[in-house]
Amino acid sequence: MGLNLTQKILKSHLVEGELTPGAKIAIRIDQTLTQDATGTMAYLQFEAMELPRVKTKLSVSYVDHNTLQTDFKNADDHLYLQSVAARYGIHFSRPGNGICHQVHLERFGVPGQTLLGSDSHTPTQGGLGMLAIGAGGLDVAMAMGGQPFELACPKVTSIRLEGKLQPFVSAKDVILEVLRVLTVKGGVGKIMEYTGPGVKSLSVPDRATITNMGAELGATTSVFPSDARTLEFLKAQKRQKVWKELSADKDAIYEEEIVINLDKLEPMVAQPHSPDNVTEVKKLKGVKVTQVAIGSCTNSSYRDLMAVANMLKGKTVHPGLSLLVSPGSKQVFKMISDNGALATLIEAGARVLESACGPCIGMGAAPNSAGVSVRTFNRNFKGRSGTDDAGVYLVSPETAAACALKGEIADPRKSGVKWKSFTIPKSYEVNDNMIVTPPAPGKAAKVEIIRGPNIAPLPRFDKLPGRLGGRVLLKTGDNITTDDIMPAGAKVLPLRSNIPAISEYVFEKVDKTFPKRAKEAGGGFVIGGQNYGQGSSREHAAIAPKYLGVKAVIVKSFARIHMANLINFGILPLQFVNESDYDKIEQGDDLDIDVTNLAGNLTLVNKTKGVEIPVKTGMGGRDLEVMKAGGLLGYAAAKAV
Ligand code: MIC
Ligand code: SF4
Repeated sequence: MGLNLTQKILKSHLVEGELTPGAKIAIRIDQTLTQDATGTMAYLQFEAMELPRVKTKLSVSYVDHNTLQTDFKNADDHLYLQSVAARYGIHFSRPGNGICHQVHLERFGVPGQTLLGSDSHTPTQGGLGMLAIGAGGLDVAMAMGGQPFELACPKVTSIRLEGKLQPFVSAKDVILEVLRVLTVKGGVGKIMEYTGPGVKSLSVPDRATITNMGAELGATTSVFPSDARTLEFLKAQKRQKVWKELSADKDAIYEEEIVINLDKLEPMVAQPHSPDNVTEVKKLKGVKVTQVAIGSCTNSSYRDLMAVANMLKGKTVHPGLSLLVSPGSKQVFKMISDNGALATLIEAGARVLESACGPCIGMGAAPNSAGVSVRTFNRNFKGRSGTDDAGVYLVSPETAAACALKGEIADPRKSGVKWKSFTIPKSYEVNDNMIVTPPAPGKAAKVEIIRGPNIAPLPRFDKLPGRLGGRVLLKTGDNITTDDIMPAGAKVLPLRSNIPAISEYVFEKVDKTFPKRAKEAGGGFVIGGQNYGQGSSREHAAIAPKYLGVKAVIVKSFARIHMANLINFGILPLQFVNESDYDKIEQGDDLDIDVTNLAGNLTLVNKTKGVEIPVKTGMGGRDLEVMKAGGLLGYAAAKAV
């Protein structure tokens, strides 16, 4: 029986377990990446392991999220990250060099290797045929220390692409269509493998847009084959040496298949407030727009900005809106400035921002009250833009440009602009002067780590007791995001390296009184619906609730990375055996549960209602031990003794 590409890469990295969907496996990690907002915690954890140097083939630390320096905090973090990188053998991508996923694609991704990144959009590198997975910072720290990464062996879905995209329809429309079909929980426990004759019509930047936003499906990752188009991209990046051909066997088996006909695909849009609330752009024609933002790790490549510049050439953006553009990397920025496209954008009225995440994570450029913001980004969760009542629509760069000209949601095919197809440049401009290479071991050992006052020590947590009891502090519905649990944005993000400070913002958007109530009650429980914890990989959504005393989270189902983060920090993740039992618990109820045996079903007692509810941990293997030790740090420390 033939193997699909996912199985081939997993097999060549398998350290433990068997490739049976659902079974626990452990894989060897070749590369890691971190970004500043999750990196500080990851490196504090790596430091706690007391190893002299990272054990990966390559580890890169990026600064792209916290670049709005309104006081000393972010700048302190940057210095800490730069010094810690030099100390432990990690490449450091300086602020201004670009968004981690875009830069990694250009300069570091390697077909067939594995990458673990402390950011949920790490799967972007799947566009290069890499198996790239998002995880919490602690898992990434462990991987830097040479530990294999444990995960449930995913099912593999084939997304078969037929035909070829039509003018003004682009890669973003493909992934929006996949989201329309599968929804934000349709990818949980799965890897999306792109197959079929349509694959070769997509360049690496196109593929990276698709694998990037595959994160919104809840998928473990997404992957494209490595073929002639991959070689074309790597050659242009002067990295053809790392290329190798990779594809599924002809008789490969997939657990599921979805067919997308690229010829028939239309410009698509995700409406507020979920990336799967997708419809055709033409259906929203005429909706007034007050802001257009082009950028983010999904759509800020050279290809994307050239498409936008082509549409805006000689024109002026509509007076009713503001157009923001953030190029994905220094390479993109420099190339559009050399070839005049930047001047075209400025002429047309674009407000050009630095190469960073920026508005995507609420770092400036918040829309007006009840504004309509059309963005080329990947997430439109309520409030993420920084304006709670704004409506954010997610579209392709072509649709964004059409909206910017028209002042309303507009179909790019009707923009009157002549279509210009894109070909990868023969050579991208390569200058890695903003990537600091770490010194050799001897010199590195002498590097002093710089810790400003924003770097707070890691909190330590106790072992899991035999019994958990307390009040239900909060009951939430389905699809709660990590932005709901631990908001980002310009005010909160600078506190990422200070758990006591950031814990004051837990559930801020859902119930502002949560931190105070949690502390007064001496901790307690949180109840959730389906897909609890979707979105970001931020482990702060586990550490900060843990710091406030949250003991267990009881839900219908979890998003993968968040569940792993809960375990890593000793919050017990529990799932209802019968989903309808969700209705038997209300906020304020008193619960009690014996947790001496975590395998199999457990009995949760709702003392207020006088009912017993069967729940399960859904954990196996090492996770059970980690949980008992009160988290991964405690577990690792106990093992080291
Ligand atoms: C995001 O897009 O939500 C982030 C900010 O990049 C996060 C990481 C974080 O919260 O630091 C992610 O996607 O993992
Ligand atoms: Fe940055 Fe936005 Fe991408 Fe997250 S989704 S890495 S915030 S650009």
